[in-house]
Amino acid sequence: MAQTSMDSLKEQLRVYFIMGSNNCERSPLEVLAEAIEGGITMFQFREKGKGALSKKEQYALAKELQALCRKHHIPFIVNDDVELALELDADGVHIGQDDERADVVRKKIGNKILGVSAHNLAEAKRAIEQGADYLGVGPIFPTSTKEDAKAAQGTAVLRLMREHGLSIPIVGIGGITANNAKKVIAAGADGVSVISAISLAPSPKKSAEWLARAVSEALNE
Ligand code: TZP
Ligand code: MG
Repeated sequence: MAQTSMDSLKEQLRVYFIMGSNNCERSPLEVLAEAIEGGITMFQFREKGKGALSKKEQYALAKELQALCRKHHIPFIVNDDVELALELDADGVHIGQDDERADVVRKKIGNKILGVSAHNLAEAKRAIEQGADYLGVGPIFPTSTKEDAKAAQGTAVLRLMREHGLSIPIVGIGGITANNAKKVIAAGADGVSVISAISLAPSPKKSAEWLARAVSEALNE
């Protein structure tokens, strides 16, 4: 990826909100609208786990959320489902280590954004070789949002990736809140990705604002 697009992707990853209907206690559309007002910079539609919607309902919800993102120029990324991403003409796809290989997905999506979850240096290097545009690294802190999450590994893994010269855009994930976001950036991440810190917050707007402030302060420190 060219340096300029890498730099702009790093900016878009500063406050990366991830959500599916089962991460919310009220209307996902309302939650996303408030999160956007608060300053999120990227959105991922992740409809999975207990209580996830059927395919048809998923498509309808994704369409609505995407329209809102488009209106506000927020990149709209689809988790796992490459076909859904293509059908919606989403801005990108995020895949995990158990999904299709990144190079196969890259061929299918052309120059759309490709995010890959990586838990260690070897997975990170392989994802880069296979064409990832950014990495999601974690869980950094303990999380109860993802049922099959691996053990939290702290911020050291981010430092290690940067020490090994990885310059790809990276977001930390897992248990991140406005109170610990600075540690994630200080360790080398370009942004933070969160589910519950925004989706379950009494005010998604305030929570997004606090996260955005913490990230921008940490980037300037
Ligand atoms: N991948 C690793 S941890 C996690 C995912 C999808 C869940 C993050 O959710 P939360 O609520 O921000 O801890
Ligand atoms: Mg996955």
